[in-house]
Amino acid sequence: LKFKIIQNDPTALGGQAIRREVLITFARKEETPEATLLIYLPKNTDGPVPAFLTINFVGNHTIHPDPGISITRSWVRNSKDWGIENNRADERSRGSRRSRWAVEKILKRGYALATIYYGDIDPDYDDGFANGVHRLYSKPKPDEWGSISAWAWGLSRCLDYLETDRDINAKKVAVMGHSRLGKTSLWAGAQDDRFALVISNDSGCGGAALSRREFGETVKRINTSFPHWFCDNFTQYNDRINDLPVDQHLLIALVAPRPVYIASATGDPWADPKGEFLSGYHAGPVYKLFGLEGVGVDSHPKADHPVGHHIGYHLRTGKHDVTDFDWEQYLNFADRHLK
Ligand code: GTR
Repeated sequence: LKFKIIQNDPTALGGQAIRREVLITFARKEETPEATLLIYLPKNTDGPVPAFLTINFVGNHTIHPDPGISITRSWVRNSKDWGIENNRADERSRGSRRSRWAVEKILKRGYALATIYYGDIDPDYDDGFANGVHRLYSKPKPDEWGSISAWAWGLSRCLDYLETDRDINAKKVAVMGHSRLGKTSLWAGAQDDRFALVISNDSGCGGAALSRREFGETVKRINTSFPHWFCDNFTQYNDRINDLPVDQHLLIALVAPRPVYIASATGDPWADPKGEFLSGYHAGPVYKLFGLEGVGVDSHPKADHPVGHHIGYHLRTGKHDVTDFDWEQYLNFADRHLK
C-alpha cells in the first residue's frame, strides 16, 4: 500500500478550503489498481480537524463542480443523468452529484470531508472478481469478501492514510455512505473500530434493514440482482430467512459502544424505513451493556423528527437520496459525539 500526495491546493473553493488528493496504490504488481482519495480541509482551524470519510458512486469529481478535482479513470456506470458514456467519466459529469454532498456546510462546521470513488476499489458488476482489488488475491471462497466487503476494506485503507495526515484528527473520523454504500459504511464501521462514528444513509437490505421483515428488498432479491455484493454463503438463506443465524440489528450492535446513525426516507419503501429503525432499536440492549442509551424511543418516529442518543435515527420526507437535511443531522450528531 502506497500513498502519494498528488495535489495540495490551499486556494480551493474560492479560498475557503484546502483541496488535497492522495493517490493510493495497492500492489507490487505492474498493473496495480489505484484509487484517489479527495480531501477538503477547512482553513484557519485550530489543530487537526475531525472528518467525514465517505464513499461515492460516480467519481470524486461529481461531488462538486470544483475544476481541480481529478476525474476517475476507473469504470463508471453509464448514465444520461450524470453524463457518463462508454463506462468512462469526463468533464460532463463534473459536479453532477453535488446535491448529495454538502461540502461547504461540512467545512463551515469545522470538519474535513474525505471521499473515495467505489469503482476505484472494485467496479460494481459481477465479473467473477477478476477486477478491482480482488484481482490481487485468490478468488474469494464462499465465506470470503464480495464487493461490499472490498469497498469497506478500501475505506479502512483510506483511514490508514488519514492516520498519517497531520491536518486530520484520525481518532475522530466518521464513516458515511448511501444505499449500497451505506451497507458498506456499516460493514466498515463494524469491522474497523478505528472509525469513531458510523453513518448509514438509506442502506436498506443487507444494511440497516432487518432481513426477517422481508419488506421491500429481500435477501433473495438482493442476492439475485447483485450476486457480487455479499459472500456466496449468504445465498443459502434466500428461501429460509428465518434460519439465518443473524439479523441486521447485530450488525448495528457491532459498532457499539461507538455512536451510530441510521437514516431513512419516507419515499424509500424498498429500503424498509421501519426495518431500518427497528435494527437500531434492537441494537439498544448492547449499548445498554456499556451504560449507553440507544435510540431513546419505543416506536418509529414521525418524519423529520430526529431522535437518539448513541444510536441516532431519522426518517426524512422525500426519496431515496442524500440531502442537506440528512447532512445537518449527521453534523449535529457528530458535534455531540466527536467535539
Ligand atoms: C438498488 C438496490 C438497493 C440499494 C440501491 C442503491 O438497486 O436494490 O439494495 O443498494 O440499489 O445502492 O442505490
